[in-house]
Amino acid sequence: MNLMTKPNDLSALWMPFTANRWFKAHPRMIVAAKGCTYTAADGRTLVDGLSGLWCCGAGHSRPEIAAAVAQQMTAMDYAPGFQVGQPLAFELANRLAELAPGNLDRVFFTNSGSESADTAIKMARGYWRVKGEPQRTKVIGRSKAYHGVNFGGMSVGGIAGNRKMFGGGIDADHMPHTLLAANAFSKGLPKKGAEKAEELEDIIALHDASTIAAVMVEPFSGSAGVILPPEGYMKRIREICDKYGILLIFDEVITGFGRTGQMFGADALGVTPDIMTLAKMITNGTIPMGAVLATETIYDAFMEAGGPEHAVEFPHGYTYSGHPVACAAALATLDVIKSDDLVARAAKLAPYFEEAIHSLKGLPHVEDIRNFGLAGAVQLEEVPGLPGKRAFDVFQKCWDKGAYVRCGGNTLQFAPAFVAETADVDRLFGIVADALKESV
Ligand code: PXG
Repeated sequence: MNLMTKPNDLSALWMPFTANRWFKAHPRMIVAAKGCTYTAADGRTLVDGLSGLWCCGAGHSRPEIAAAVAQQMTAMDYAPGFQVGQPLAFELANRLAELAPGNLDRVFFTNSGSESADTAIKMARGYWRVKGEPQRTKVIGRSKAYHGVNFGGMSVGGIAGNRKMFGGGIDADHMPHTLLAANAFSKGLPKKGAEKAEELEDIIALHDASTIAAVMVEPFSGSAGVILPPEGYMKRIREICDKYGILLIFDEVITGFGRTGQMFGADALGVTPDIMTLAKMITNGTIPMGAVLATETIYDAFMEAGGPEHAVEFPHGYTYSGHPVACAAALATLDVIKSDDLVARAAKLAPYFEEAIHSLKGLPHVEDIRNFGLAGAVQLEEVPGLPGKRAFDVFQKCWDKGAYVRCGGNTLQFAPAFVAETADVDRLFGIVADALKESV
């Protein structure tokens, strides 16, 4: 290794989900983060319009979380999680089980949303095997869904660009998404389209329920540009799953811990899944961590079929499952969520955010605006033949003007921190409006 590597040498790093060639020609470098703002390498302050990548709702660089992490690093940096335990993982599991809706009382730790998605899929498939129905392997997802990048989540996910390069995945099929032109510029949950849930019946008829392990959905699709479930849609999905004995998995990697104005998307929609995946905000983005919550019934099925007592009932787990430092960060995050009443704060700011994002209606190329809780997206007309180009250009303009926003496909996405003030929201959408006015 050349120890003289200059900090401005950008060649070695292969960046994730990044236009590497553009970035290396036009670097956008962040060097510090506090509250709702980032500091760029050129010294400018940028308003953070996406809580990092949907993960820092409590605001950046919280001293309470930093202190808990520092303390844990020197008390016990690592402990194995296979056949050996450490108290923080048990404490955190209990705290999550208490917070979660319904009977989601059994908690398995991972290190990311992608690992949570694949763990949930393996749990569902394993469940049917231990129940004596091993042919139930198929997972039904939705078009435009995002469940991370590992093979299970990629296959159940419905974003063509994330799938086409990588060959065959796991056994999955897809329901249609719920993005309907008839709902353009709806505020909150759209009114039309609950009947889209009936298409699950057609897919079940096609494959036969006896081959289907689970249906997996995001309460709302974040990455695809805040695609919301029409009113009544998710309740109908739950009913259809129950009718055929199919497990329902909610991917709450984005919606968990307050983004909707309720603790979980399940609470906001009034629908409880059998398995729930979490990540991101579980540690306020500070330390990689994810979790999968399952019902006691699912856990008990593995225990009952587990064979002799020394046998491992679920042959799955990661070196860093329940890592003590991640647990310390998560426990401190849950404390902050509680002490700062962050979920209520998100709910209180949501109407202001709604008005602010919808004020962009009528600006050049804006063809839809969607919002729910503190999540929102602006959909732009596609430049013919160049999908994603217009949103990317607006994203770059926002960066130049002092706002970090996210572009994905033809949408711009917004997810302010729950601790944002109305002035932060004004600054964010003021910059976005200026960028849109200049967009060609
Ligand atoms: N499930 C959902 C619903 C997600 O949104 C993942 C799984 C994967 O999580 P990990 O931790 O493996 O990245 C996600 C991730 C965006 C954006 O632009 C969204 C995510 C990640 C990066 C960008 O909306 N979500």
